[in-house]
Amino acid sequence: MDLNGTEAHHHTEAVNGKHHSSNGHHNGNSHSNGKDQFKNAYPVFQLNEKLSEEQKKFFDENGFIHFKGFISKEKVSELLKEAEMIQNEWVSKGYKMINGVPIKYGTDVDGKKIVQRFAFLNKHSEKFANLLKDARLKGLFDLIGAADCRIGETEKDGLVFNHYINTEESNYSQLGWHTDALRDIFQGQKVMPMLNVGIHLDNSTTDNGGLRIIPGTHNKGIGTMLFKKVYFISHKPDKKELGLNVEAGDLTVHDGRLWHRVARSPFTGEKSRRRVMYVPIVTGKFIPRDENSKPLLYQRLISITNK
Ligand SMILES: O=C(O)CCC(=O)C(=O)O
Ligand SMILES: [Fe+2]
Repeated sequence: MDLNGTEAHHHTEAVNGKHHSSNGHHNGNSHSNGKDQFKNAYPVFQLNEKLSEEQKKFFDENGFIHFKGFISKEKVSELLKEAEMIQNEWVSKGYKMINGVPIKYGTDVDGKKIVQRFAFLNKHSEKFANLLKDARLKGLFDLIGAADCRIGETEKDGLVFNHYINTEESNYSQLGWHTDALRDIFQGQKVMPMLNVGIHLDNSTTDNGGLRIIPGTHNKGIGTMLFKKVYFISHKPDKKELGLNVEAGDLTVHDGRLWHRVARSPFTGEKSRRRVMYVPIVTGKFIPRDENSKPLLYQRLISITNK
């Protein structure tokens, strides 16, 4: 499927125009609700406990999938408040790392010191831990299909919270091209199937930076995975990249081998704020991290690049 072409766009219009609710589609692109800015050139879905064949097929072909309204706006506000509380604690205690993952600090528009990249947030709050217990997340295991799929509560970086803002003092406004699976290689492991599940906490439209993916780059082999771009250094738009228009509360999933980046907002200050959490779904060898874990070179790379 050419998701960038006008043809795909028309095709998607047709798909969304059917207004069917039985097959797990969500009519998030409706013209009647004034949400045109969140329209996408690909079908969006509703996440239930069991994935449909159509959803699995879309993911297999494209390496990503987008579900509308995974959590309510009220839940989003509650989680933002909770994260702010944890942030204030981490700032006041001066934590540098959580389970060996460097914490990225920066400065907000009002001069306040903030956390711009949290790791293992689920280990610091019941609210975040409970979010990962949502039965619909287990439904996503079908996208991998292995018997040992699990939510990475104590593996990789656990539940990550990214807080991007574009100001002079901000330390995190973009993230260069990468795949999330590279870390397996840094860890001396075979690349294992992995999903990265994003829970979006701000509205984010493509004219305001945000997530850019290259559909279909998840199954092109190890050469593509290693060498398609210069990891974390390259920020150049790709002619095949696709930006996602998401609303706070939406959930996206991308394959660990899919190439993606986060584009810097062309705006500065409040308008550029973007907060999104990620939790991995993993398979294979269980490699938990705890307070004695040392940072991987991979984690240092994320932390030192991408201002
Ligand atoms: O902010 C995003 O949407 C993507 C973040 C990301 O790619 C990462 O943390 O590995
Ligand atoms: Fe990533």
